[in-house]
Amino acid sequence: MTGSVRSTCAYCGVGCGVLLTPDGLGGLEVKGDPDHPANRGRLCGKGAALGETVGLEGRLLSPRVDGRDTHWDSALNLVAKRFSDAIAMHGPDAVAFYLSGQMLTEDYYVANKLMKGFIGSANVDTNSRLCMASTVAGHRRAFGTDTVPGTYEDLEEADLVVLVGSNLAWCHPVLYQRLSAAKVARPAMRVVVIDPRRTATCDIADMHLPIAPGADVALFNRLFTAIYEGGALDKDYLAHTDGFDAALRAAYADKGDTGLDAAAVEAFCALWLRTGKVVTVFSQGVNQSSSGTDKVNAILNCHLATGRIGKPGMGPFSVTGQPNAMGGREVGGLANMLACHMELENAEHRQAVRTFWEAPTVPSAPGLKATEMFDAVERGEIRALWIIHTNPAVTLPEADRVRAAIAGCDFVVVSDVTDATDTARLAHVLLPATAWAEKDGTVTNSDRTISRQRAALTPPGQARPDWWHLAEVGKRMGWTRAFDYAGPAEIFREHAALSGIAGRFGLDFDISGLADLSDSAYASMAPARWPVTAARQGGRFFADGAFYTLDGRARLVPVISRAPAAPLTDARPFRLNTGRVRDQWHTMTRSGTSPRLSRHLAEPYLEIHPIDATRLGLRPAELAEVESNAGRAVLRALVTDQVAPGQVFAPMHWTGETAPTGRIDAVVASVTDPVSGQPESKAAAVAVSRWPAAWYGFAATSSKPAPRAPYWAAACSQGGWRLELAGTNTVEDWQTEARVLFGLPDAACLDMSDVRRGVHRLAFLDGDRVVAALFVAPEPVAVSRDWLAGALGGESAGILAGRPAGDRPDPGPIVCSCLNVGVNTILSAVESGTAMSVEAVGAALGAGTSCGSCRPEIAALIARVHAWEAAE
Ligand SMILES: Nc1nc2c(c(=O)[nH]1)N[C@H]1C(S)=C(S)[C@@H](COP(=O)(O)OP(=O)(O)OC[C@H]3O[C@@H](n4cnc5c(=O)[nH]c(N)nc54)[C@H](O)[C@@H]3O)O[C@H]1N2
Ligand SMILES: Nc1nc2c(c(=O)[nH]1)N[C@H]1C(S)=C(S)[C@@H](COP(=O)(O)OP(=O)(O)OC[C@H]3O[C@@H](n4cnc5c(=O)[nH]c(N)nc54)[C@H](O)[C@@H]3O)O[C@H]1N2
Ligand code: SF4
Ligand SMILES: [Mo]
Repeated sequence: MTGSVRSTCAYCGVGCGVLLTPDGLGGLEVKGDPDHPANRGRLCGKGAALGETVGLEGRLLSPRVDGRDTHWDSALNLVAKRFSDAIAMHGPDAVAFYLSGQMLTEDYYVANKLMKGFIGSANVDTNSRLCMASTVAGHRRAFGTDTVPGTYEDLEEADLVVLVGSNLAWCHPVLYQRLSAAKVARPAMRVVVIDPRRTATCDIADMHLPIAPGADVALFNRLFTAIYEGGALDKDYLAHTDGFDAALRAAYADKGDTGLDAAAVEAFCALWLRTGKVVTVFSQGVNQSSSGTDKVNAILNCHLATGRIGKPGMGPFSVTGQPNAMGGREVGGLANMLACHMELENAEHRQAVRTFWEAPTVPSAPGLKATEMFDAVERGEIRALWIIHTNPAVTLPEADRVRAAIAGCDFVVVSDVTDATDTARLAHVLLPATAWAEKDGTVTNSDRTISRQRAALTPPGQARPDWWHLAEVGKRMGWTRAFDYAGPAEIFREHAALSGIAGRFGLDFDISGLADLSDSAYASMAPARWPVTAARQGGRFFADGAFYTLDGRARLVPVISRAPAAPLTDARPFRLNTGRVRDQWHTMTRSGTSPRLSRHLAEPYLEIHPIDATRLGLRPAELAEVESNAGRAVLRALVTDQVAPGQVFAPMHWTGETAPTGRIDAVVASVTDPVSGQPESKAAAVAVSRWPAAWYGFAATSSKPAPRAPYWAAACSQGGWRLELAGTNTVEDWQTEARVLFGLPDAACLDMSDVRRGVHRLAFLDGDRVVAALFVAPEPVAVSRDWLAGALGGESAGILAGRPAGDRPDPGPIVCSCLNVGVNTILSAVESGTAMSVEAVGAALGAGTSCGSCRPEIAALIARVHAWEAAE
């Protein structure tokens, strides 16, 4: 294709290839790359909407010191000086970097080299500690190295795919589409979902096991004993392992309660035993747990004992979350790793890396892991902190405490693409980074495929790539030669050459075959799965029984289940589970700028079971307060039996910028897995109560609102913002309040208020065009939100009805973001019999035919109509 640039999606670890075509006006057309092995042209809703997120609104365009724009030289000199001073006065461990699995490999490599090789501290950790640390630790315990043995094709070739703590349909949508397509092609294939919640992923499941939170070790120990009793052991393969007897004893000793029907557990075990080709996919339901590493090993034990690993259609498969979570592990971004899977504690590895880097020193002990790092910041032990490409004031547990700790730190540098984040607002120095579509480098996806990210747009203002920020500071700290890079190709070659040393130590991560790439070969590099050496490229690991432990044998690890760390009490009787929604990415700084993506779930919410809601006197769409000993949050109640009684679920995406009381990590306690240091983000003990709202409001406005209500949540919409509001005190004069909210002191106002009923409807006009509207009521406001947001800029007639006139149907909340099809439109097509299947809905309405991410929701709507009909 001419004029288009091949790159990789900015979001999840599936690592889809994209074709970017600039429109010459700063915009970008985004298509799936038909030649990329991860997606073969497919994209999910987030990938397809990437073009909507490249605008310059909200971008940080210049370095900023103490709130004032400045030039690069002065900002970089200041950073170098403050880091050097802190090190001179308090030693190298008084400084720290907090990084991200979204940085490119080249950025990451430079950061790790600067901290571990030159500053001489291992205080460099990453948000992968909140994400993949338990998998890394589990892999290393079992295999001797952090290796994902399989490939994406294994999910398609398996006869049984078990998804443990993974909402693949929403979080790895294109991989989910590949799995669904494989199941359609081969209906005998079975899918099992192990998740306390019924998620969209259950749509293709033959079996859903709603496991008790945290009980995965108990379930996989039960499977392990069943494997033994059922004669499914692979004795030849076991000869390549150690620890079977101890693991079996532990499995029998485990009396943990899975919370599941005995019959369902037996059926699951029987299915696993009789199906040779099994892939077990696992994700945050496994990792983000105080027993996360043990959960990983409980799964690996079953695959090792049966020899079902590293062969087509077989193996444990950890799906990575961030686009370069895998690359970060490769460069040694974690505080307890060195580089290229080499180990800090290993003197030979240290010496080799030091010689290669020509570095003054390499620390021998691990640095501070994420939560420990921010504890040290809180105690004042970290004097200078550099945060790159992550938003810890929102996403670390006990986020309010973390935010206060950062605010209290002597010197904080933040590299970001925007200044409008909870973390960036606390920085002394803000460094403007080039964004996804403006930068060059590589990322590694979940199945070890290294892909190029390529710039398609010119960096705006003074934005520069993250590697450049780091290298410039390294040079200014006195290490000119070590950080004198011409560009990412040179950094990549150095990284690839270092991996050759790892390879000579017999380690898995060896891409030395790419160490001599010329600049132009790097420019045109095609996706490649590691390892890449003269002898080998890609493929699977461990079918041959050769592992990376000292004796070359794998370890089965004895594990016994433990309940989540925080006990449930009468005061805090609910388990708080947290996670993701389909169309938003983490703290929404990028996905939140797409009106299309913002329509799906526009407000922070709490899923709660109808029995619990009734008991608490909490009606649908009222506000719920969630509280723990760490903090509190206020969220919209979404009453649903998708969560079990006694459990609640909240998404992680909302921030001080979008919904200040929706920051769910304010409530999550900072307890970590003892081996990996990964926080337990999915099992806090909380109290839930009805938030005593005196009024509820909804607003749509074409300019940015300035809310001051105790509860608010804002989302962007086509041509403006939409806003949910609520308060506990009565407001005397709504028109004045609305003028402040909208920043419209003088605009003409249509006011239809019924003061006695507490119902207010206000519209503000510019000429005869509506520029803002506010609806207030003593109960949750029932207006058509999408219609109102779309009515901005239009004529005022009928606006205060809050919904379309009778002759125009209300599409309802949007289900298919790509084609803008609402829930009511789909329901009426199904109810009228026009469309009775997902395919038929697609044919009739287009819904679900573009990226396909909403197909599980369409299926659920169809099932709902069938259930109503059956009940009639
Ligand atoms: N749309 C979207 N996609 C994303 C992201 C995003 O922000 N938005 N982020 C990316 C990132 S960085 C990551 S790490 C991945 C995460 O991808 P996933 O891990 O699939 O996502 P989560 O929603 O965090 O959690 C998965 C499931 O774990 C379940 N769970 C909770 N506790 C337990 C338990 O004790 N046992 C079991 N078996 N399950 C449990 C939850 O109910 C939840 O459905 O997603 C990636 N993809
Ligand atoms: N309760 C709870 N908490 C969780 C989780 C959970 O499931 N539940 N999940 C955890 C997991 S798995 C993860 S991965 C984390 C994710 O959490 P974070 O990494 O903290 O969240 P992001 O919003 O991805 O932050 C990325 C930041 O980088 C900025 N940025 C974007 N592009 C660039 C760039 O090119 N350069 C630079 N320098 N900056 C850029 C963005 O504007 C944004 O501020 O959250 C964790 N926290
Ligand atoms: S599945 Fe979606 S978000 Fe993930 S890489 Fe592919 S297009 Fe991007
Ligand atoms: Mo993650």
